Amino acid sequence: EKSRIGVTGLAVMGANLARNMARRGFPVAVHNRTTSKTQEFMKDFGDEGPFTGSESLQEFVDALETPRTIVVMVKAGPPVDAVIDELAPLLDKGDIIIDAGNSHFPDTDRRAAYCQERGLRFMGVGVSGGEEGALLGPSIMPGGDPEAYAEVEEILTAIAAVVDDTPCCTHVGPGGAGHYVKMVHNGIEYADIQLIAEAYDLLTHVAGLSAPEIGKIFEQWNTGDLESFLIEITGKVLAKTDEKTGAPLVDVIVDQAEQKGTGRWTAIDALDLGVPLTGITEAVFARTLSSLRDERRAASTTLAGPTPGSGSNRDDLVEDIRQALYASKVVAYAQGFAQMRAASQQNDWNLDLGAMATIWRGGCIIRAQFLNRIRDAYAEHPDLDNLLMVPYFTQAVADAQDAWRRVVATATAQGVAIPAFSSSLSYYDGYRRERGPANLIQGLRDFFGAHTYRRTDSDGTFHTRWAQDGSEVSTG
Ligand code: NBP
Repeated sequence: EKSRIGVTGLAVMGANLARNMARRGFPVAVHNRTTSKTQEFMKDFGDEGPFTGSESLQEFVDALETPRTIVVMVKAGPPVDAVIDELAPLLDKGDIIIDAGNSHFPDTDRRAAYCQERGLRFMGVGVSGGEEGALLGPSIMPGGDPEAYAEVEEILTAIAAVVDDTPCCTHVGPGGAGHYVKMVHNGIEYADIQLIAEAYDLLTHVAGLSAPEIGKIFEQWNTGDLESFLIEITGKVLAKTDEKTGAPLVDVIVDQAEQKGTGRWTAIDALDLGVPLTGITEAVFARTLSSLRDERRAASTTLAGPTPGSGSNRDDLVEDIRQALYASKVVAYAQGFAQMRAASQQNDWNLDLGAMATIWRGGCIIRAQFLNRIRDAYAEHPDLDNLLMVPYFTQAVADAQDAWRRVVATATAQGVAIPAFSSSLSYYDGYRRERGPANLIQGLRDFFGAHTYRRTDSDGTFHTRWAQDGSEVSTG
């Protein structure tokens, strides 16, 4: 009997996706470039479900029902192209290749065109949830040909996480739309994590609390508005004692954050689109700054900081930080969703932003109660420019803003870096200003570069002859 679907690439993600599919009863053919990995997989998991292990790509392709559906779960980048190149000659017209790795969306557009030229159908599918998600139910963001999606929908929705009877999987849009949305998801994850790290830093250095004490605070926070996977695991990570030293584990972990690139892609794309995406971008820069460990060490004994002030009431401070975290998180999501909206308009993707919030409620790393609110916001206002403008979030930020401002002021006075907290607040203050200071920027640009400006009281563009007689001329 032939297999319904194939998975090539049996590192942790591919292996777990294949096991997830088999558990739901779909016969799965499995393959890996290094054959010993396939053998190991069959030895360890072969009796979990209907698997066929294949040692060559030809064997793998022959094991599949036609039209074939093949999930490629290899390292993002050139390996995906290598696998497509090897597979294409072995496949028939109409076969579907699904790239379920973290590919960069322009690559997905390129690969979709390449496959189309060869009569193959290609889907770029974002999968979030790490190894556990892949095994037990990830959030799935499929992009590409809707007809191809219709053929694999049964499998993808069956293996996805489920929240309130709704699978965390929906067709996102054509071409690279699925990988785009996965990219922004990861960017938002960067912002969420950075905000948590800043809260931890303040609780440590301003409130003077220990890691296990802060862990308890996060556990508490996870019962309110902030309830989410990341807040929950922060409590667990902070509570963990190092087996070797007996100290809190976080206290012996090196303070250099690594990154695989999806946050950087999100920030670069925001710059290209012209969307202010300060929360995610600051989060990427904060990781980059953390990696300058030797420079920071030298600077720590050279560059002056403020004289430590007297702390405020600790309980008040903890509550202020909670509110600042929430308000900053609202801004980070507002920015990420505004970015998806801009990309959707630019690429004619017709993204349903409420549906994106819906499929992120389970399985993925940023799963949170909060996403229900975002789903509701788009249900009521599908054309919303900015999430801050729906009454629920307008009010949430209004309620939190005093605390948020106190936290930013305290952190600044005490010399604790809070790039995501403070840039989110600056974004908020910039966004809610009817008239900002860019009039002066335009005046300066006109002075040094004759770049012209527009006037508030008449149409057209103008230039002042700064270096001549100072008179104004109309330029168009
Ligand atoms: P890796 O990203 O570590 O990739 C390892 C797999 O790629 C192995 O199966 C390896 O085969 C295969 N491979 C490579 Br490398 N070069 C190849 C080539 N030229 N031809 C064929 N196969 C090749 O695996 P992963 O951590 O399971 O992640 C898979 C994808 O899922 C990535 O895109 C990742 O970003 C994404 N993702 C990962 C997570 C996570 O939590 N890890 C979460 C969400 C998404 P070999 O055994 O022969 O070397």
